[in-house]
Amino acid sequence: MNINGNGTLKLYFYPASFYSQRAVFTLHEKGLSFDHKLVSLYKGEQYSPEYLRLNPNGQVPTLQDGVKIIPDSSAIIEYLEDNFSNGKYPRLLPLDKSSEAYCKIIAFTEDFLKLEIPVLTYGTLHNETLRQSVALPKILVKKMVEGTKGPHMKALERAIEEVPDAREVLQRKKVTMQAFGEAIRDPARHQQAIRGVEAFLEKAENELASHTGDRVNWWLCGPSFSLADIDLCVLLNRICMLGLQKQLFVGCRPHLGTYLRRARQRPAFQKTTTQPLAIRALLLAESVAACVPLLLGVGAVAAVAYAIYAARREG
Ligand SMILES: N[C@@H](CCC(=O)N[C@@H](CS)C(=O)NCC(=O)O)C(=O)O
Repeated sequence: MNINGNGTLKLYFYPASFYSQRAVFTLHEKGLSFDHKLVSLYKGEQYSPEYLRLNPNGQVPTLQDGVKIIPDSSAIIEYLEDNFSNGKYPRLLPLDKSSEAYCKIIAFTEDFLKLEIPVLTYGTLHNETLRQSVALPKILVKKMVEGTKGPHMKALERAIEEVPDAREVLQRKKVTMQAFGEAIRDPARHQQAIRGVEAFLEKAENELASHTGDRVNWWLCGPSFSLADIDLCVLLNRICMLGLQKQLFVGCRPHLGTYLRRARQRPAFQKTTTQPLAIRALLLAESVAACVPLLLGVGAVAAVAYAIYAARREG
């Protein structure tokens, strides 16, 4: 139990969402138990009036701690660090602001937050060649790409009409979304996002390469696993999901490869990237639902073809 809440943490999230994974990873690293509520971005649930009351931006993640609502992954991480860092829950950012580890973590976090991960992700999904290597079910990739062609914007516009309290924020979001729609179709913007990630990885690679002697077992910024490690793990995991690992670190940045193999042993990494059964069942149901129009379409074509064939035989 902490001072703000009633002892029950609840995370509103989507498992494949990059920023949700930062929050989930932090909760697991701290060994906190929490309830979760899946907000399906592909059904537009982030724009339901109930969810917009919690997070007027219509984005995941959002943390609820009793009566306290915390939207935004960085705010959630800060809240967890402030309220759950004692003997029982590990501290992920040193208290000593003048320490080498603290300064390095803050510098990495600032660089991390400048990365254009949504452009990296959706730019890759929109590229017909790169899309082939994405480690996600094809049907889900198709749904993600199609979502950016209209349905997402329509859901946002409906919410602007139907949820007056969130109208102002969502109107601003609409402008950002329009610019985002253009960016993910522009190969130059995609390249720019990739270059940003490369520069970040190069810094991390150099930092890891400098860990020699009594620092050889260090994590990114010091002897303990920190918030900077959570961000690096989520980023490397995203790169692998997008099939960009050979281009970005495997072979060319060897310390990052070794780092990832070690980080993958952490229970929090595994729990973040391997979803519990209940969530996998929901995602499967969502993918099957996405197939239904396709199955109906194939069924209808087959029925028409059979009718023509049968009519010809009879005639
Ligand atoms: N600054 C926010 C960004 C959150 C964000 O971009 N979430 C994405 C998923 S990774 C989202 O909810 N997208 C759906 C939408 O904007 O409609 C944070 O750190 O939580």
